[in-house]
Amino acid sequence: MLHGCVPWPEDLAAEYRAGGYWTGQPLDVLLTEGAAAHGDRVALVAADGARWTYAELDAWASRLAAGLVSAGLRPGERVVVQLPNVPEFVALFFAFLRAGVLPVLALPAHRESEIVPLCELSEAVAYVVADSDDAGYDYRELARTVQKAVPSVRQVFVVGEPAEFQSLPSAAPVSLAAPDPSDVALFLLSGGTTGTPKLIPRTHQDYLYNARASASVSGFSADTRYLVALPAAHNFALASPGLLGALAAGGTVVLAPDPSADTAFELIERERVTVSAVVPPVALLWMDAAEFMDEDLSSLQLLQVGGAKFNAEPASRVRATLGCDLQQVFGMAEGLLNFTRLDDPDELKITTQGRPLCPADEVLVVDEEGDPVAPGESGELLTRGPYTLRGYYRAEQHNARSFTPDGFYRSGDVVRVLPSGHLVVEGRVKDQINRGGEKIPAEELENHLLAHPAVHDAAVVGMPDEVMGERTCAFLVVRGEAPTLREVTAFLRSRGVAAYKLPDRVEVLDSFPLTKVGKVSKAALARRIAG
Ligand code: OOB
Repeated sequence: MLHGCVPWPEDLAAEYRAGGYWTGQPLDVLLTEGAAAHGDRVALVAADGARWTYAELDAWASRLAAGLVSAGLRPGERVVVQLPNVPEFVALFFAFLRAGVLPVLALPAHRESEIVPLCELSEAVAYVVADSDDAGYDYRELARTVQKAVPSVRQVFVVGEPAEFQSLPSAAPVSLAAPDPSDVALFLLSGGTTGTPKLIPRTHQDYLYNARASASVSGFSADTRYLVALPAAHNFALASPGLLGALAAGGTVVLAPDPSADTAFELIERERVTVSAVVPPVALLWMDAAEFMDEDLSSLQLLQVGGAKFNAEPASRVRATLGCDLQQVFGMAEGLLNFTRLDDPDELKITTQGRPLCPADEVLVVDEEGDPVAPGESGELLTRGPYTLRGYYRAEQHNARSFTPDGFYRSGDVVRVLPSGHLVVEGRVKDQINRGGEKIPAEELENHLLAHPAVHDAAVVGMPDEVMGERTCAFLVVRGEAPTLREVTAFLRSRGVAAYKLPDRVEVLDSFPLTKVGKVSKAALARRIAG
């Protein structure tokens, strides 16, 4: 396995192969098999209506792969990819797999303060961006900053107007060596809890299982028309089952540039979309909008909701408002996926976050001492399995804390397991804010706040919010005059922090409440702001 990654131990690897979860195939078979079996079926539809058959997408990916090779990219090298939901994302994803080059999938919302450390950590040799987004943000400007800051980034490829950079490279297809299916295929970003980004290596065969098995429990078939409403670079929209799952099933992928009801409903009507995946605030938005918008949503059969807790009350209204079934998905880029099953009773679909995807997924619920709780009690979820990482990339010290000695990933989520095996997510022990599915590592934001000249100390906590689940509150102890929320957010923007990480509220205190051992009590701060 790539240096800096932690492989599965041989006994478990043998078990995963014997169980048929690992097939020894490269991830790219999703497309090559589809092109061979039903090349003339539509694989991909862009927002503007442009479409590609499986054969056309396959040929496009091969030309791009040859282009990457002729641009000097070598197997095992890393490239940070930051693209919105454009067709190039899909073609390029397969091109990277074929060329053996490892994409590091950043979110379009990321800015300098996220992209620079990512490029450094991965020693990226290239960076792929779009020219600009709908709001007019120019990613080439960001690319200039990144290239100056990170010398390993030799090349920048731009989808759209390249300015001084290069367009996506394309060349006549060449034959390329097949990658080792047990090695890394791509890197996903962790939601994170610390001050620095964490990269999640996903291997060919683990991610192939992830996509195929997810597609199967979600009932995906050749008739599936999947709307990519969340960023395609996120595990939920990419492979849980996401666009890769839709392709695995021989279905059609429809790309939405944004998840607004205006955009999504128009595409659902136009393309007769059957399924989509959203975070809870988007589900709420769609449910409200369906009441007054005229688009025909009758093709929609299933709405998958995950990324943050979807409460029972709105969950119980999905069928009445949107006319489709609900599937709750509790997943993580690190691996473990839980789904409510399509044939579960309504009670479980509405009140639980599903049960593990794979029979070989091991789930432990432990107390603060790390001892298993009594059945049905709540505690921290630890997990191990055929598609759950064994270690973050190049993060030895962090790994020692994030994994138990026998390789269980400490999810930081507090859950309770029902007799049926379904999980109910009750909270978390990790120092992270989940703002409507977008993850904010508290320590990272606190470090930025501490750089402000008027900030003496900073502690970031979540505050309950009806729509977002939680919003972000920054508690500050200041020297001199306290900065306003506007000043704080302007300061963070100037440091290149992604917009979703900006605090919603600033509270100034004389000092922070402390725990018995003298640490800042975030629990006390959270109680205070909730009140
Ligand atoms: C998904 O992945 P990430 O990596 O952005 O975030 C993972 C974390 C989980 O550890 C948990 O804290 C939270 O997001 N989460 C949920 C949840 N789904 C995720 N919390 C409560 N209820 C849920 N349904 O968010 C993700 C990846 C693949 C599929 C779906 C979601």
